[in-house]
Amino acid sequence: MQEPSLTELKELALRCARSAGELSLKRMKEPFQVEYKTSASDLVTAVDKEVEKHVINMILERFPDHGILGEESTFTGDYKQFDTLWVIDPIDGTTNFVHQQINFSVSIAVYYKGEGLVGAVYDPSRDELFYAVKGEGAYLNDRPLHLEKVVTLEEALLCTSVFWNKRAEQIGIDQIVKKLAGKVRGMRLLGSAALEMSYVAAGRLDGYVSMSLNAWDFGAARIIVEEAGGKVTSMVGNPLPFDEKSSVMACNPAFYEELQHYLNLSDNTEKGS
Ligand code: 2AM
Ligand code: CA
Ligand code: CA
Ligand code: CA
Repeated sequence: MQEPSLTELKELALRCARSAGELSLKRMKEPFQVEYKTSASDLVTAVDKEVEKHVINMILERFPDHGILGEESTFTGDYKQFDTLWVIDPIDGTTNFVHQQINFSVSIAVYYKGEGLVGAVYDPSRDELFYAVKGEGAYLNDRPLHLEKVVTLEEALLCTSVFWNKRAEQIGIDQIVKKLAGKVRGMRLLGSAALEMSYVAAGRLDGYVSMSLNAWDFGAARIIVEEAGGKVTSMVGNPLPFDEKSSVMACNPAFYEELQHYLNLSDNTEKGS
């Protein structure tokens, strides 16, 4: 079978992101079931599952030989068997979806043999679609995104998603955040990692840091940040994996090294959650 072109993959990824976002907005206006996944601060709704299934159906209808890695695990095959892998988070920021009804997104990425080809992050409540195709640049709706402004760490607005759990305390994340907060212009916590990283690409935030994210949280946005000219690695400077958890730092390249120095983490914190 002939490999699909980048244009075909991009068109489907963007169509899926918009369609998923519209479905979640529609369902948000009706009553929906909310469950605890692992605790009262880890929610999943019937909408997360329905939207994931909807996206999977759209992908498999067009490309039945592609694999899917989604947060809600509604794809029944073994995703590792496939060269072309779609990495999807149907609702990134489920807590915001339930409580705020804004600040959530759908994240859809396409990888070929582990290489990121297309990333799309859609915020349906603001109708903002962030996307990128490898080698072809990043966009917000139709506006090209370029991180041209040189920002110092002192001038930076940084964002983090911190889980204030035991593990975070053990490895001293509270100390790291405190140290950073004293250095930078400001810190923000928005609650959708995919959106927060996309905001770095758009220059609304200058950097994003997380101790531990899943592949579907950063799979699309890392391509968008890189294509906008940003730097994205794990906190210890490794390339991000495409199908595993990792810590993440995504930022304006001007202060990447200084930020890493400030984070000052050792290797054993790399995959902490
Ligand atoms: P979710 O809403 O898809 O679960 C919240 O600060 C951000 O972190 C969201 O992007 C959220 O994604 C993600 N998140 C929530 N729980 C997480 C966990 N246990 N590990 C990694 N990321 C998590
Ligand atoms: Ca979740
Ligand atoms: Ca997520
Ligand atoms: Ca999710």
